[in-house]
Amino acid sequence: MATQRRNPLTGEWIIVSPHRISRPWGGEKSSSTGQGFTKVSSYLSPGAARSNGSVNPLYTSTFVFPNDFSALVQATPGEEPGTEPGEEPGTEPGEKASTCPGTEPEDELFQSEPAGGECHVMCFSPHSHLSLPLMRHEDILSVIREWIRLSDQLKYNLYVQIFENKGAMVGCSNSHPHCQIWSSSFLPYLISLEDSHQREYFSKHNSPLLVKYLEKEMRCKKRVVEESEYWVALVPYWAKWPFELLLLPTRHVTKLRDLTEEEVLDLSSTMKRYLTRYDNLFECSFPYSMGWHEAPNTASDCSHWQLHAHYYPPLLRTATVKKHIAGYEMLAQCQRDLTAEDAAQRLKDCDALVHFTQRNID
Ligand code: H2U
Ligand code: ZN
Repeated sequence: MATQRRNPLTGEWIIVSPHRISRPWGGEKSSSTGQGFTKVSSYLSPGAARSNGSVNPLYTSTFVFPNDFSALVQATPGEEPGTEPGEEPGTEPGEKASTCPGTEPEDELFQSEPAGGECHVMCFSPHSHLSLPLMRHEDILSVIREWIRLSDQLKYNLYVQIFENKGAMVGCSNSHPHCQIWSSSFLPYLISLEDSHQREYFSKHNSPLLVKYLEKEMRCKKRVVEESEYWVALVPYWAKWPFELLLLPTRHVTKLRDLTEEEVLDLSSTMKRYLTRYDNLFECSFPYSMGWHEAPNTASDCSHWQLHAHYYPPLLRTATVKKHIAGYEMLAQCQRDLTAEDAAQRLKDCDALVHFTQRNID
């Protein structure tokens, strides 16, 4: 089964799932910035045979299936974390347990935990060429309703992470528009960080951190890119990626399933607008990794948590020049040149209604 190992220098936990290495790769294969994908893209189309032989139905809307190469798998009773059949925990095949560090369960430098859970893939629509900003409102709405349904259905897991890798540049392995849903029996590392910071703020100020943050941002709006009655998309003050966005509801909501019908409808048109701006910025299908951050499914009170989504796009100056998190940033601390305020202005200057590919179409 999958395990997670702790880095004792930083406290960070890393999921180790070696069985994923054999998944099909149609994404980027070199350091080039090409947007091309190979023909494994067809694995996700209606009626296509996937890499494990299952045949997709002739779906006409969204289509969800269990990931054939799930990084997270439910624990089998009696199984030790990181153990292959016939092996002792923590040993390389053929290595004697007594010589291998990490075989004593109590060793604080070699901590591991099971990484239980399940992974799903959701195709957005039957159309391989339509990314979210090019889809019709009602089809974007189907994707949102499916996010809500899955988050609710998988709530027996401690945390449900919905995310989309868009574009080969961010490691997307397949060009058919899709997202993934990984639900885990543990609280992922970044979620536990956000959880404790929101808890700390709430106990000090008696108001959720991101609710208060939005209230303050709305006083001057210089980082606000898209605004509707129910949603705001802004470049956060602390943004790391050049054109990073934070999407927030205008009222306090902890989970996707608590959104009202008006909020859901409005989300589909708001999303279409800021995603059209993204594509128009460099006149390309703007790559990003995005994900929803809902409150964890803990028994304890989650009033401190505000529902939000992060968009992390890697592009810096043009459709081919990306920001690399490397060097000082990889070893010491992140740095940015373009200010969050300038990035917001540049996105605001882009057309939110007409996609660059449809400019001259009557
Ligand atoms: P990414 O493009 O974000 O890598 O997601 C594609 C996922 O689809 C990936 O996790 C899964 C991969 O394991 N997949 C299948 O489950 N079956 C297939 O036949 C192709 C890809
Ligand atoms: Zn977050």
